[in-house]
Amino acid sequence: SGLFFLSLSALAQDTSKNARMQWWREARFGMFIHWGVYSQWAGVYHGHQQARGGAEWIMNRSKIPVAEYQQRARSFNPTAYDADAWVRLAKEAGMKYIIITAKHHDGFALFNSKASKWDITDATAYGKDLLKPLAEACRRHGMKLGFYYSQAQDWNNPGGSVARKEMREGWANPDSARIDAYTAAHKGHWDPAQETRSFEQYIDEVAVPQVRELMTNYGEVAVLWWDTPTGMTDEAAGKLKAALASQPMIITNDRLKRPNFPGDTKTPEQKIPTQAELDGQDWETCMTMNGSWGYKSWDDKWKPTETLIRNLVDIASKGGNYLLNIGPKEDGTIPQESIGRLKQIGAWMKVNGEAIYASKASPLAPLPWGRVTRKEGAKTTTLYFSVFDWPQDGRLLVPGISKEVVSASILGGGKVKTELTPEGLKLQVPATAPDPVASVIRVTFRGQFENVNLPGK
Ligand code: FUL
Repeated sequence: SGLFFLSLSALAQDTSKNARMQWWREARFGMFIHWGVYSQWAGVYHGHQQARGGAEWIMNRSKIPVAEYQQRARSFNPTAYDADAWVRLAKEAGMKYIIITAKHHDGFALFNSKASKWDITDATAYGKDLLKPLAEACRRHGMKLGFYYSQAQDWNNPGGSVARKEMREGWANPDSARIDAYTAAHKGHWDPAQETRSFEQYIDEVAVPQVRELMTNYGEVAVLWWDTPTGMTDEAAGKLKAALASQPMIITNDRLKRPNFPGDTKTPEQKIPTQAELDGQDWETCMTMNGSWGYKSWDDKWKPTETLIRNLVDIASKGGNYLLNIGPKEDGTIPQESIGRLKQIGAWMKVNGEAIYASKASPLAPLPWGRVTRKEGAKTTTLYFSVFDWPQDGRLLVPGISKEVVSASILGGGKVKTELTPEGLKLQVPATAPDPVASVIRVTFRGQFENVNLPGK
Protein backbone atom coordinates (compact mmCIF):
# COMPACT_ATOMS: atom_id res chain seq x y z
CA SER A 1 0.00 0.00 0.00
CA GLY A 2 3.01 2.29 0.51
CA LEU A 3 3.77 1.96 -3.19
CA PHE A 4 0.17 2.69 -4.07
CA PHE A 5 0.21 5.99 -2.19
CA LEU A 6 3.55 6.91 -3.71
CA SER A 7 2.27 6.47 -7.24
CA LEU A 8 -0.92 8.38 -6.43
CA SER A 9 0.99 11.41 -5.20
CA ALA A 10 3.31 11.21 -8.20
CA LEU A 11 0.25 11.49 -10.44
CA ALA A 12 -1.28 14.38 -8.55
CA GLN A 13 -0.74 17.75 -10.19
CA ASP A 14 1.38 20.20 -8.25
CA THR A 15 -0.92 23.20 -7.93
CA SER A 16 1.32 25.19 -5.58
CA LYS A 17 1.82 28.79 -6.54
CA ASN A 18 5.39 28.19 -7.71
CA ALA A 19 4.27 25.36 -9.96
CA ARG A 20 1.40 27.40 -11.40
CA MET A 21 3.55 30.48 -11.96
CA GLN A 22 6.50 28.76 -13.56
CA TRP A 23 5.65 29.24 -17.26
CA TRP A 24 4.44 32.78 -16.57
CA ARG A 25 7.67 33.77 -14.85
CA GLU A 26 9.64 32.50 -17.84
CA ALA A 27 7.36 33.98 -20.49
CA ARG A 28 8.03 37.66 -19.72
CA PHE A 29 6.11 38.91 -22.78
CA GLY A 30 2.44 38.58 -23.70
CA MET A 31 -0.21 40.06 -25.97
CA PHE A 32 -3.29 41.81 -24.62
CA ILE A 33 -6.23 42.00 -27.02
CA HIS A 34 -9.08 44.47 -26.50
CA TRP A 35 -11.76 43.57 -28.99
CA GLY A 36 -15.51 43.75 -28.90
CA VAL A 37 -18.47 45.62 -30.34
CA TYR A 38 -16.93 48.87 -29.06
CA SER A 39 -14.49 48.42 -31.94
CA GLN A 40 -17.40 49.38 -34.21
CA TRP A 41 -17.58 52.86 -32.68
CA ALA A 42 -13.81 53.29 -32.83
CA GLY A 43 -13.97 56.23 -30.41
CA VAL A 44 -16.61 58.27 -32.31
CA TYR A 45 -20.23 58.84 -31.28
CA HIS A 46 -22.55 60.76 -33.63
CA GLY A 47 -19.58 62.47 -35.23
CA HIS A 48 -18.01 63.42 -31.90
CA GLN A 49 -14.71 62.13 -30.68
CA GLN A 50 -15.16 60.48 -27.31
CA ALA A 51 -14.00 62.79 -24.53
CA ARG A 52 -11.72 60.72 -22.31
CA GLY A 53 -10.56 57.17 -21.83
CA GLY A 54 -9.98 54.18 -24.07
CA ALA A 55 -12.33 53.51 -26.98
CA GLU A 56 -13.67 50.46 -25.11
CA TRP A 57 -15.27 52.93 -22.68
CA ILE A 58 -17.35 54.77 -25.27
CA MET A 59 -20.73 53.49 -24.12
CA ASN A 60 -20.05 54.85 -20.64
CA ARG A 61 -18.26 58.05 -21.66
CA SER A 62 -20.86 59.03 -24.24
CA LYS A 63 -23.76 57.61 -22.17
CA ILE A 64 -25.05 55.60 -25.11
CA PRO A 65 -28.47 54.07 -24.34
CA VAL A 66 -28.54 50.28 -24.10
CA ALA A 67 -30.94 49.90 -27.04
CA GLU A 68 -28.82 52.04 -29.35
CA TYR A 69 -25.60 50.27 -28.40
CA GLN A 70 -27.18 46.86 -28.91
CA GLN A 71 -28.78 47.92 -32.18
CA ARG A 72 -25.39 48.75 -33.68
CA ALA A 73 -23.96 45.43 -32.49
CA ARG A 74 -26.42 43.67 -34.83
CA SER A 75 -24.16 44.63 -37.73
CA PHE A 76 -20.96 43.43 -36.03
CA ASN A 77 -19.56 41.05 -38.63
CA PRO A 78 -15.78 40.58 -38.44
CA THR A 79 -15.40 38.55 -41.62
CA ALA A 80 -11.66 39.30 -41.80
CA TYR A 81 -11.04 37.74 -38.37
CA ASP A 82 -8.20 35.23 -38.69
CA ALA A 83 -7.35 33.79 -35.29
CA ASP A 84 -4.45 31.80 -36.66
CA ALA A 85 -2.87 34.95 -38.11
CA TRP A 86 -3.28 36.73 -34.76
CA VAL A 87 -1.50 33.95 -32.93
CA ARG A 88 1.24 33.77 -35.56
CA LEU A 89 1.78 37.51 -35.17
CA ALA A 90 2.06 37.20 -31.38
CA LYS A 91 4.51 34.36 -31.86
CA GLU A 92 6.55 36.31 -34.39
CA ALA A 93 6.76 39.17 -31.87
CA GLY A 94 8.21 36.75 -29.34
CA MET A 95 5.14 36.72 -27.13
CA LYS A 96 4.38 33.61 -25.09
CA TYR A 97 0.77 34.22 -24.07
CA ILE A 98 -2.36 36.01 -25.15
CA ILE A 99 -5.04 37.58 -22.95
CA ILE A 100 -8.24 38.53 -24.81
CA THR A 101 -11.26 40.44 -23.55
CA ALA A 102 -13.82 37.64 -23.30
CA LYS A 103 -16.17 40.27 -21.87
CA HIS A 104 -15.27 43.89 -21.24
CA HIS A 105 -17.27 46.46 -19.25
CA ASP A 106 -19.89 46.74 -22.00
CA GLY A 107 -20.85 43.21 -20.97
CA PHE A 108 -20.67 41.82 -24.51
CA ALA A 109 -19.51 38.19 -24.56
CA LEU A 110 -17.22 37.36 -27.48
CA PHE A 111 -18.21 33.76 -26.89
CA ASN A 112 -21.33 31.67 -27.15
CA SER A 113 -22.95 32.12 -23.76
CA LYS A 114 -26.10 30.50 -22.48
CA ALA A 115 -26.17 32.93 -19.57
CA SER A 116 -26.88 36.05 -21.63
CA LYS A 117 -28.30 36.96 -25.01
CA TRP A 118 -25.81 39.84 -25.10
CA ASP A 119 -23.23 37.64 -26.77
CA ILE A 120 -21.67 37.04 -30.17
CA THR A 121 -24.12 34.32 -31.17
CA ASP A 122 -27.38 36.01 -30.22
CA ALA A 123 -26.65 39.71 -30.65
CA THR A 124 -24.66 40.01 -33.89
CA ALA A 125 -24.81 39.24 -37.60
CA TYR A 126 -21.61 37.19 -37.31
CA GLY A 127 -23.13 34.69 -34.90
CA LYS A 128 -20.07 32.48 -34.33
CA ASP A 129 -18.01 32.08 -31.17
CA LEU A 130 -14.85 34.22 -31.49
CA LEU A 131 -12.87 32.53 -28.72
CA LYS A 132 -13.08 28.96 -30.07
CA PRO A 133 -10.88 29.57 -33.12
CA LEU A 134 -8.45 31.56 -30.99
CA ALA A 135 -8.21 28.75 -28.43
CA GLU A 136 -7.61 26.25 -31.24
CA ALA A 137 -4.96 28.43 -32.89
CA CYS A 138 -3.21 28.93 -29.55
CA ARG A 139 -3.11 25.18 -29.01
CA ARG A 140 -1.70 24.63 -32.52
CA HIS A 141 1.08 27.16 -31.96
CA GLY A 142 1.95 26.37 -28.33
CA MET A 143 0.67 29.75 -27.16
CA LYS A 144 -0.86 30.12 -23.70
CA LEU A 145 -4.35 31.65 -23.70
CA GLY A 146 -6.00 33.66 -20.95
CA PHE A 147 -9.29 35.50 -20.66
CA TYR A 148 -9.91 39.04 -19.49
CA TYR A 149 -13.32 39.10 -17.81
CA SER A 150 -14.97 42.21 -16.38
CA GLN A 151 -16.61 40.48 -13.46
CA ALA A 152 -18.53 43.29 -11.77
CA GLN A 153 -18.69 46.24 -14.11
CA ASP A 154 -21.25 45.53 -16.83
CA TRP A 155 -23.24 48.22 -18.61
CA ASN A 156 -25.61 46.01 -20.62
CA ASN A 157 -26.45 42.98 -18.51
CA PRO A 158 -28.89 44.39 -15.94
CA GLY A 159 -27.54 44.48 -12.40
CA GLY A 160 -23.93 44.95 -13.46
CA SER A 161 -22.07 47.74 -11.74
CA VAL A 162 -20.74 51.00 -13.11
CA ALA A 163 -17.34 52.36 -12.17
CA ARG A 164 -16.55 56.02 -11.98
CA LYS A 165 -13.18 57.59 -11.75
CA GLU A 166 -13.92 58.48 -8.13
CA MET A 167 -13.64 54.75 -7.47
CA ARG A 168 -9.95 54.60 -8.28
CA GLU A 169 -8.98 55.54 -4.77
CA GLY A 170 -11.15 52.76 -3.47
CA TRP A 171 -9.58 50.18 -5.81
CA ALA A 172 -6.22 50.78 -4.24
CA ASN A 173 -7.64 49.97 -0.83
CA PRO A 174 -7.64 46.22 -0.29
CA ASP A 175 -10.19 46.24 2.54
CA SER A 176 -12.66 47.63 0.03
CA ALA A 177 -14.62 49.73 2.52
CA ARG A 178 -14.50 52.68 0.15
CA ILE A 179 -15.79 50.58 -2.70
CA ASP A 180 -18.74 49.43 -0.61
CA ALA A 181 -19.51 52.98 0.47
CA TYR A 182 -19.30 54.35 -3.04
CA THR A 183 -21.33 51.57 -4.56
CA ALA A 184 -24.08 52.06 -2.00
CA ALA A 185 -24.25 55.79 -2.66
CA HIS A 186 -24.02 55.85 -6.48
CA LYS A 187 -25.39 53.37 -8.90
CA GLY A 188 -23.95 55.35 -11.75
CA HIS A 189 -26.30 53.92 -14.37
CA TRP A 190 -27.58 56.15 -17.16
CA ASP A 191 -30.32 53.94 -18.55
CA PRO A 192 -33.14 52.35 -16.50
CA ALA A 193 -32.64 49.20 -18.59
CA GLN A 194 -29.42 48.66 -16.65
CA GLU A 195 -31.28 48.32 -13.36
CA THR A 196 -33.86 45.59 -13.86
CA ARG A 197 -31.90 43.11 -11.78
CA SER A 198 -29.84 43.30 -8.59
CA PHE A 199 -26.06 42.99 -8.49
CA GLU A 200 -26.38 39.65 -6.65
CA GLN A 201 -28.66 38.34 -9.40
CA TYR A 202 -26.27 39.56 -12.03
CA ILE A 203 -23.42 37.68 -10.31
CA ASP A 204 -25.46 34.47 -10.01
CA GLU A 205 -27.13 34.61 -13.41
CA VAL A 206 -24.41 36.07 -15.62
CA ALA A 207 -20.91 36.39 -14.15
CA VAL A 208 -20.58 33.02 -12.41
CA PRO A 209 -22.15 30.95 -15.22
CA GLN A 210 -20.10 32.78 -17.86
CA VAL A 211 -16.86 32.20 -15.99
CA ARG A 212 -17.81 28.52 -15.80
CA GLU A 213 -18.42 28.50 -19.55
CA LEU A 214 -15.00 30.03 -20.11
CA MET A 215 -13.43 27.43 -17.84
CA THR A 216 -15.07 24.45 -19.54
CA ASN A 217 -15.53 25.21 -23.25
CA TYR A 218 -12.04 26.27 -24.41
CA GLY A 219 -9.59 23.69 -23.12
CA GLU A 220 -6.78 24.81 -20.88
CA VAL A 221 -7.13 28.40 -19.71
CA ALA A 222 -3.85 29.84 -18.49
CA VAL A 223 -5.01 33.12 -16.94
CA LEU A 224 -8.21 34.73 -15.71
CA TRP A 225 -7.60 38.47 -15.90
CA TRP A 226 -10.26 40.14 -13.73
CA ASP A 227 -10.96 43.81 -14.09
CA THR A 228 -12.51 46.60 -11.99
CA PRO A 229 -13.97 45.55 -8.64
CA THR A 230 -16.78 48.12 -8.38
CA GLY A 231 -19.57 46.56 -6.39
CA MET A 232 -17.70 43.34 -5.62
CA THR A 233 -18.52 41.63 -2.36
CA ASP A 234 -16.70 38.82 -0.55
CA GLU A 235 -19.67 36.60 -1.32
CA ALA A 236 -19.43 37.27 -5.07
CA ALA A 237 -15.65 36.85 -4.96
CA GLY A 238 -16.07 33.46 -3.29
CA LYS A 239 -18.46 32.31 -6.01
CA LEU A 240 -16.19 33.50 -8.80
CA LYS A 241 -13.24 31.76 -7.21
CA ALA A 242 -15.22 28.52 -7.01
CA ALA A 243 -16.13 28.88 -10.70
CA LEU A 244 -12.44 28.42 -11.57
CA ALA A 245 -12.19 25.01 -9.89
CA SER A 246 -11.96 23.02 -13.13
CA GLN A 247 -8.70 24.83 -14.05
CA PRO A 248 -6.41 24.08 -11.08
CA MET A 249 -3.34 25.59 -12.78
CA ILE A 250 -4.99 28.90 -13.62
CA ILE A 251 -3.29 32.17 -12.70
CA THR A 252 -5.43 35.11 -11.62
CA ASN A 253 -4.62 38.79 -11.22
CA ASP A 254 -5.30 41.14 -8.33
CA ARG A 255 -8.28 43.01 -9.76
CA LEU A 256 -11.07 41.48 -7.71
CA LYS A 257 -9.72 43.43 -4.80
CA ARG A 258 -11.35 41.31 -2.14
CA PRO A 259 -9.37 39.90 0.79
CA ASN A 260 -10.78 36.40 0.19
CA PHE A 261 -9.46 36.41 -3.41
CA PRO A 262 -6.26 38.45 -3.68
CA GLY A 263 -5.01 36.76 -6.88
CA ASP A 264 -1.49 35.91 -8.00
CA THR A 265 -0.21 38.89 -9.96
CA LYS A 266 -0.09 42.62 -9.55
CA THR A 267 -1.20 44.64 -12.54
CA PRO A 268 0.43 48.04 -12.90
CA GLU A 269 -1.41 49.76 -15.75
CA GLN A 270 0.36 51.98 -18.30
CA LYS A 271 3.38 52.26 -16.03
CA ILE A 272 6.54 50.44 -15.06
CA PRO A 273 7.27 50.29 -11.34
CA THR A 274 10.53 51.63 -10.00
CA GLN A 275 12.91 49.30 -8.19
CA ALA A 276 11.79 50.84 -4.90
CA GLU A 277 8.14 49.92 -5.55
CA LEU A 278 8.85 46.21 -5.97
CA ASP A 279 7.84 43.98 -3.08
CA GLY A 280 8.77 40.51 -4.26
CA GLN A 281 5.33 39.72 -5.70
CA ASP A 282 4.76 38.67 -9.30
CA TRP A 283 3.76 41.59 -11.49
CA GLU A 284 2.82 42.40 -15.04
CA THR A 285 2.70 45.84 -16.63
CA CYS A 286 -0.08 46.14 -19.18
CA MET A 287 0.29 48.89 -21.77
CA THR A 288 -1.23 50.28 -24.93
CA MET A 289 0.76 50.97 -28.13
CA ASN A 290 -1.05 54.26 -28.68
CA GLY A 291 -3.34 55.78 -26.04
CA SER A 292 -6.30 53.40 -26.26
CA TRP A 293 -6.98 49.75 -25.44
CA GLY A 294 -9.87 49.35 -27.87
CA TYR A 295 -9.41 50.44 -31.48
CA LYS A 296 -9.70 54.24 -31.73
CA SER A 297 -9.68 55.51 -35.30
CA TRP A 298 -8.26 58.93 -34.49
CA ASP A 299 -5.57 58.08 -31.95
CA ASP A 300 -2.28 58.38 -33.81
CA LYS A 301 0.01 58.73 -30.79
CA TRP A 302 1.86 55.49 -31.43
CA LYS A 303 4.84 54.73 -29.23
CA PRO A 304 8.05 54.19 -31.17
CA THR A 305 9.25 50.59 -31.38
CA GLU A 306 12.36 51.70 -29.53
CA THR A 307 10.23 52.61 -26.51
CA LEU A 308 8.38 49.29 -26.60
CA ILE A 309 11.57 47.23 -26.77
CA ARG A 310 13.24 49.23 -24.02
CA ASN A 311 10.11 48.92 -21.89
CA LEU A 312 10.27 45.15 -22.25
CA VAL A 313 13.95 45.15 -21.23
CA ASP A 314 13.32 47.53 -18.34
CA ILE A 315 10.45 45.37 -17.07
CA ALA A 316 12.48 42.15 -17.35
CA SER A 317 15.35 43.82 -15.49
CA LYS A 318 12.95 44.30 -12.57
CA GLY A 319 11.53 40.79 -12.76
CA GLY A 320 8.16 41.61 -14.32
CA ASN A 321 6.12 40.72 -17.42
CA TYR A 322 5.05 43.01 -20.25
CA LEU A 323 1.50 42.61 -21.54
CA LEU A 324 1.40 44.71 -24.68
CA ASN A 325 -1.98 45.55 -26.16
CA ILE A 326 -3.49 45.50 -29.62
CA GLY A 327 -6.95 46.82 -30.47
CA PRO A 328 -8.24 45.04 -33.57
CA LYS A 329 -10.75 46.82 -35.81
CA GLU A 330 -14.41 46.02 -36.27
CA ASP A 331 -13.67 43.73 -39.23
CA GLY A 332 -11.10 41.70 -37.30
CA THR A 333 -7.98 43.23 -38.84
CA ILE A 334 -5.14 44.49 -36.67
CA PRO A 335 -3.97 48.08 -37.24
CA GLN A 336 -0.88 48.20 -39.47
CA GLU A 337 0.87 50.38 -36.90
CA SER A 338 0.64 47.53 -34.39
CA ILE A 339 1.65 44.84 -36.86
CA GLY A 340 4.76 46.77 -37.91
CA ARG A 341 5.84 47.34 -34.32
CA LEU A 342 5.26 43.73 -33.31
CA LYS A 343 7.35 42.48 -36.22
CA GLN A 344 10.20 44.82 -35.29
CA ILE A 345 10.08 43.69 -31.67
CA GLY A 346 10.14 40.12 -32.95
CA ALA A 347 13.26 40.77 -35.00
CA TRP A 348 14.96 42.13 -31.89
CA MET A 349 13.78 39.19 -29.79
CA LYS A 350 15.14 36.68 -32.32
CA VAL A 351 18.65 37.92 -31.58
CA ASN A 352 18.22 39.01 -27.96
CA GLY A 353 15.35 36.96 -26.52
CA GLU A 354 17.87 34.96 -24.49
CA ALA A 355 18.27 38.05 -22.29
CA ILE A 356 14.50 38.18 -21.65
CA TYR A 357 12.97 34.69 -21.42
CA ALA A 358 13.38 32.97 -18.06
CA SER A 359 15.56 35.82 -16.90
CA LYS A 360 15.49 37.21 -13.38
CA ALA A 361 15.75 40.71 -12.00
CA SER A 362 19.07 42.50 -11.99
CA PRO A 363 21.21 42.00 -8.89
CA LEU A 364 22.96 45.32 -9.52
CA ALA A 365 22.21 48.91 -8.73
CA PRO A 366 20.66 50.65 -11.78
CA LEU A 367 23.12 51.56 -14.54
CA PRO A 368 22.96 54.89 -16.38
CA TRP A 369 23.46 53.34 -19.84
CA GLY A 370 21.18 50.32 -19.87
CA ARG A 371 19.46 47.48 -18.07
CA VAL A 372 20.55 44.14 -16.64
CA THR A 373 18.85 40.74 -16.49
CA ARG A 374 20.24 37.63 -14.87
CA LYS A 375 20.33 33.83 -15.17
CA GLU A 376 21.74 31.52 -12.55
CA GLY A 377 23.76 28.44 -13.43
CA ALA A 378 24.98 25.78 -10.99
CA LYS A 379 28.34 27.50 -10.45
CA THR A 380 28.05 30.58 -12.62
CA THR A 381 25.83 33.61 -13.11
CA THR A 382 25.15 35.17 -16.47
CA LEU A 383 24.27 38.84 -16.63
CA TYR A 384 22.81 40.35 -19.79
CA PHE A 385 23.68 44.00 -20.22
CA SER A 386 21.18 45.62 -22.60
CA VAL A 387 22.91 48.79 -23.71
CA PHE A 388 20.60 51.71 -24.56
CA ASP A 389 23.33 54.38 -24.74
CA TRP A 390 26.24 52.98 -26.66
CA PRO A 391 29.58 54.50 -25.54
CA GLN A 392 31.38 56.66 -28.07
CA ASP A 393 34.77 55.60 -26.68
CA GLY A 394 33.83 51.92 -26.77
CA ARG A 395 34.14 51.53 -23.00
CA LEU A 396 31.43 50.57 -20.53
CA LEU A 397 31.88 50.46 -16.77
CA VAL A 398 29.87 48.25 -14.43
CA PRO A 399 30.69 49.62 -10.98
CA GLY A 400 31.04 47.41 -7.93
CA ILE A 401 31.77 44.11 -9.65
CA SER A 402 34.79 42.08 -8.63
CA LYS A 403 33.83 38.61 -9.82
CA GLU A 404 35.89 36.53 -12.18
CA VAL A 405 34.59 36.61 -15.76
CA VAL A 406 34.25 33.28 -17.54
CA SER A 407 33.19 34.64 -20.92
CA ALA A 408 31.76 37.77 -22.53
CA SER A 409 30.20 38.35 -25.94
CA ILE A 410 27.58 40.35 -27.80
CA LEU A 411 24.36 38.49 -28.61
CA GLY A 412 24.41 38.00 -32.37
CA GLY A 413 27.94 39.43 -32.47
CA GLY A 414 31.53 38.87 -31.44
CA LYS A 415 33.51 38.49 -28.24
CA VAL A 416 33.94 41.33 -25.76
CA LYS A 417 37.15 42.06 -23.85
CA THR A 418 36.71 42.54 -20.12
CA GLU A 419 38.92 43.89 -17.39
CA LEU A 420 38.40 43.85 -13.61
CA THR A 421 39.57 47.13 -12.15
CA PRO A 422 39.24 48.77 -8.72
CA GLU A 423 36.25 50.76 -10.05
CA GLY A 424 34.51 47.67 -11.32
CA LEU A 425 34.20 45.68 -14.53
CA LYS A 426 35.24 47.35 -17.77
CA LEU A 427 33.81 46.14 -21.06
CA GLN A 428 35.60 46.94 -24.31
CA VAL A 429 33.01 47.08 -27.10
CA PRO A 430 33.04 47.93 -30.83
CA ALA A 431 32.78 51.56 -31.90
CA THR A 432 29.21 51.32 -33.19
CA ALA A 433 26.21 49.69 -31.60
CA PRO A 434 25.21 46.42 -33.29
CA ASP A 435 21.59 47.38 -32.54
CA PRO A 436 20.74 51.06 -32.08
CA VAL A 437 17.73 50.24 -29.87
CA ALA A 438 19.45 47.89 -27.45
CA SER A 439 22.53 45.71 -27.93
CA VAL A 440 22.98 42.93 -25.42
CA ILE A 441 26.31 41.93 -23.90
CA ARG A 442 26.28 38.57 -22.20
CA VAL A 443 28.81 38.15 -19.40
CA THR A 444 29.16 34.92 -17.46
CA PHE A 445 30.77 35.11 -14.02
CA ARG A 446 31.98 32.47 -11.63
CA GLY A 447 29.75 32.27 -8.57
CA GLN A 448 26.53 33.93 -7.50
CA PHE A 449 25.49 37.52 -6.93
CA GLU A 450 23.66 38.84 -3.92
CA ASN A 451 20.72 41.05 -4.82
CA VAL A 452 21.91 44.46 -3.78
CA ASN A 453 18.99 46.57 -4.87
CA LEU A 454 15.81 44.58 -4.58
CA PRO A 455 13.74 45.29 -1.50
CA GLY A 456 12.93 42.29 0.61
CA LYS A 457 15.43 40.02 -1.13
C1 FUL B 1 -8.89 49.14 -17.06
C2 FUL B 1 -10.14 49.11 -17.93
O1 FUL B 1 -11.13 49.98 -17.43
C3 FUL B 1 -9.65 49.52 -19.30
O2 FUL B 1 -10.70 49.66 -20.20
C4 FUL B 1 -8.66 48.45 -19.77
O3 FUL B 1 -9.32 47.23 -19.94
C5 FUL B 1 -7.52 48.30 -18.77
C6 FUL B 1 -6.58 47.19 -19.08
O4 FUL B 1 -8.05 48.08 -17.48
O5 FUL B 1 -9.13 49.06 -15.75
